[in-house]
Formats: sequence, C-alpha cells, structure tokens
Amino acid sequence: MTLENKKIFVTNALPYANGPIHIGHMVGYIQADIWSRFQRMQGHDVVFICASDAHGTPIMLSAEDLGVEPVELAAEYTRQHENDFNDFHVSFDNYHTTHSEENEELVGEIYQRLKENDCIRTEVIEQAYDDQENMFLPDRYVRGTCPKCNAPDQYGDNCEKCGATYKPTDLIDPISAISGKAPSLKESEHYFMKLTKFENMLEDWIETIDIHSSVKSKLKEWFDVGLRDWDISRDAPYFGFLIPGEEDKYFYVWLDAPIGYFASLKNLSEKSDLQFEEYFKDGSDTHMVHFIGKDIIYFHALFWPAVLEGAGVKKPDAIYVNGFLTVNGEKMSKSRGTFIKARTYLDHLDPEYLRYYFAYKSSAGVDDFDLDTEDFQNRINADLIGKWINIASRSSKFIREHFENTLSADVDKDLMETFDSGANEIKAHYEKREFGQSMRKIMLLADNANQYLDQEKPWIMIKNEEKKDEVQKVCTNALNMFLKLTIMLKPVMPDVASNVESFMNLSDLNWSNIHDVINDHKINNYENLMYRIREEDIERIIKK
Ligand code: B3M
Ligand code: ZN
Repeated sequence: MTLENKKIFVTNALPYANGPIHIGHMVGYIQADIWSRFQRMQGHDVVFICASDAHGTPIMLSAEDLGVEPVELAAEYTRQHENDFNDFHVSFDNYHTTHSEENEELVGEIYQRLKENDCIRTEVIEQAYDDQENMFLPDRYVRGTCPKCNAPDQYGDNCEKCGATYKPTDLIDPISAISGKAPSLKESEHYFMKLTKFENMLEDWIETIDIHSSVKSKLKEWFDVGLRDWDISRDAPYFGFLIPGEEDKYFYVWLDAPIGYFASLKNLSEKSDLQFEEYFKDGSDTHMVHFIGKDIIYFHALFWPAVLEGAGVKKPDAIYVNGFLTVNGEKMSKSRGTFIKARTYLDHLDPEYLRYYFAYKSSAGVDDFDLDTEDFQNRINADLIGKWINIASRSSKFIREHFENTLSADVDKDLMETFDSGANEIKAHYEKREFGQSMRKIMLLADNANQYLDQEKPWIMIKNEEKKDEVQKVCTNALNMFLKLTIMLKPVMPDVASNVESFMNLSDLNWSNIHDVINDHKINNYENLMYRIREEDIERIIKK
C-alpha cells in the first residue's frame, strides 16, 4: 500500500461525552497521533480529526440525574476531552461534536440516499419497556438472572459469568435498571439497514483494505455466522437526531457517530481551504484511516462500510485496531487505584513519558498491553534520560565551555552512516505501526552513541591542549547523532524534540533532515531537557 501523493484522512474513535478520559483511552489516541505526526514528517498531507460522540441513552440518563440538558453535559465533557487531548500533545486538526448541524445534515443526506437505494426497511419488533419511566429499555438496562447458568444480576444482552448471549426477554426475573420494576413487552416499528444485501461486497472489500490479519479472522467468523439487518432507530425518549418524517423516532447513536468523522471534516472545511467533497465522494483518491478499539470492530468494518457503500460515499482504506490497557497486570479498577484519569496523570507527570511508554509497548496487532508502573519508571529513566538525553548533556558541556557553543567543521561520515541506514529501518517500523520496534532500534543507536563517547573520552582528552580540536570533533559527532535520534523520536516526543531544536538552534525538522550534517554551527546553552521519574510521582498518581 503506497501513500505517495495521497491525501491522508485520519480519524480516532469518538469518545462518548459522558465521562472523563482515562489513560486506557489514551492508547488509541496516542498511537493515531504518533502515526499522523510521522506521516506529516514524511511530507504527506494529513488531516487528523476527532469529535465528541454526544448521543445515546447513557448520556441522556446521566444528564437527567444531574438535572442538566444532555447538550450541556456533552458540551462540558467535550471541553474537558479537548483539553486532555491537547495536553497529551494529540495533534487533531479539528475537534467537533456529533451533535452538530454538519452532522445532522450529513446524516439526513446519507439516510435519504440509503432510502433511495432500497437499503432501508421497517419492521415491528417487541422490546422490553419500563412502564414507570415510559421508555423502551436498551438491552444493557435490563438486568436479571442468566437463563443458562442462573448467575444473578446479569445484563440483558450477555452473561458476564458464563458468556452466554441472549435477548433481554430471556432473562429470569428481569428488572429495569432504571426503575427497578419488572419490564413489560411492547411493540414498536423500527427502521433497519439491510446489511444482508452487503455481505458479498463486505467480504471482498476487507481483502482490499489495510487491516491486521487477526482482525480479518474475526470478521471471517462473523461472515460464517451470517450478517443480520441492523436496527438503526430508537424510540423516544432518546438523545439523538429525529428520523425525517417521524416525531418520536431517532437514529441510533451508532448510525450518526461514524458519520461524525465526516461532519468534523466538513466543519474544518468551513474554516480552512480543505475541499470536503474531495474526501467524501465515491471513488475519492484520498486515503481514509480509522483508529479504533477492538470492541468496536463490528461497527467500523461491517455497518459503516455498508452504510457508505449504500449511500455512494467513499469507504475506509485502513482500519487500525488497538487492544486494551491493563495497569500493573489488572483491568483498571477504582478500588485498586489503577483507574487513572488522563487529567490525574497530567497533573503529576510529563505526557511525553507516557507517549514513549505506549509507543514502546505498541505493535500493529490488537494485543492488550500492560502499564507496569515500575517498568514505566525504569524504562523512562533508563532509555530516555540514561541513553538519549545523556548524549546531549555529556557532549554539549565541552562545546559550551571550550568552543563558545560552536560545532566543528568536521563530521565523521562513517559514524553517521549507521544512523542513516538505521533511520530507514525505523521508518519502515513506523509505517507499519510497529512503534515498539522503532523505539527499540532507536535505543540501540543511542547505545552506539554513548559507547562512542565512552571510547573517545573527551573528558580526558580535554586535559591535553594538543587534543582540543579532537574534543570538538567528538562532541560534534555526538551531537549530530543525538539530533538524528531526536528526529526519529519526534513523532512520539514532539515537545522535547522542539526543545532540542531550540537548543541546537534549528527548527521544523522533518524526517529527511535525519540525513543532514550539522557542522560549523552555533548552538545554544544546554538546559535540562527532561527529569527522571521519582517513586513519589507514581505513588501520587496511584493515591489519587
Ligand atoms: N463512542 C466509543 C467506543 O465505543 C464510541 C466510539 C464511536 S466511533 C464512531 O469506544
Ligand atoms: Zn450465565
């Protein structure tokens, strides 16, 4: 898959505007950001967008509990999320909300086209109903005893004990999670997207996109079972967009949420020179990439492309799926102090430490990975400070004290050769989202640079006046190696990289600058670029 001359449109799953972002969410956002920044550094035209997912029953009910309007609640969380992403240096080009004019318009247009293309049908279905609250109950809002294993207090769609899946009406002694009363059954007409029509198209299409083999196998299992038409409507009360021509039926949140990707892009096009149609039209030559969590594959790899195909809109070219995060080997949990909000982390530690650690742990696959707090501390202190930053602090000292911050004219080409060829390997890993491999290779190169300094020993040479020139050369070589490493780390650590640029009196370094030689050049005084993580820093986060 070549991206040469393609405009790249990158999206991240849209977080529900219904609660705070935690560091588990950050895995996918950081991975997408690293990839987007890397592609920009290659000179590609990248547009990276996100938005709040504002609709649905949970947000409607939370707002009710808090005595505010759902729009207000969504707006407040949108503001918080945007700050969190910003402070984690996630470089979205636009952040919007699915509860927007642009989205309502696009949803209307897509729905209209689906209707015209005979992709929509209606059917009367029977559903659990809460007579006290006067509302239909989504599966998750019915609880009761599992019909298979008799485990009490299970959700209406599946049993957490034995894994059985069933309908809420199959539960023994079901109750409404909202009123606590036994639900009744009530009929209502629902709208369905004719997913079955798209089965063959989807099976062919997944062979043409960039998607991990393990995700493809999962999709094949679903094809083997056979697809079913998809219920895209919900009855009032609901927080969402009304279905045109209806008064009390709304589009299900999962219909309008992915359309929100395009709505955010459209919103950006209204304030920039981006041409929305170029990305939206069927047969568009742009490259559309979705980064998502492994729990929402079905929506992105089946429902969403079917909707786009049915409406004659461009389909995704790549779906990149990330696994979940555990903390110290366990699922994040409030009682164990391992439920860490993004903001709590930010209050105590540099976001780029976590970006590095996540990169170090990331692969292109969907495996879960662990934030082991002790390993995290060691990894940052050993790799970033002990290896990378150390090169600059060791060598800049001599350049400042003895050479008025001026690099020598000579740079050892052979020495640089290892770094130049290493850069190509690292680039290939980044392209494939094998960020862990990139980080490991970068650290091996950092080891080389430190070994070089250990061998040359400028701190001894400097005592001998005849060797003074040699010291300048050695330190210039070291700082060149340091700079190359910095460029390689820039997609992961953009802020530290920018401080390195200031220190080295350079700016806006791109990937191709790795192959430049910096000589006869005046730099600035070195100031500490990064601090070691202390035990207390981690403890404070866990205590919070
Ligand atoms: N709002 C969050 C999730 O299920 C959901 C994603 C929507 S992406 C269009 O992870
Ligand atoms: Zn069970």
